[in-house]
Amino acid sequence: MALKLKVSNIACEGCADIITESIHVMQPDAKVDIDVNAKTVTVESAASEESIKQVIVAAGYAVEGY
Ligand SMILES: [Cu+2]
Repeated sequence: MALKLKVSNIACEGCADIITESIHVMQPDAKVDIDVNAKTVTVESAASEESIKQVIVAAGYAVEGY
């Protein structure tokens, strides 16, 4: 199932890389698609929504509504 999250403090491709890397540390086969302009992170993986949100927050980003 694809999870789409709004991450309001994504500012550039560097932020996108950090978030992608962080998710891949937890779940190496996750499919991560980040739209820097829309500030959205779409994740397809076996990981729970909760754990993905936690990883993004731990990387220093803010998940809207979390
Ligand atoms: Cu950045």
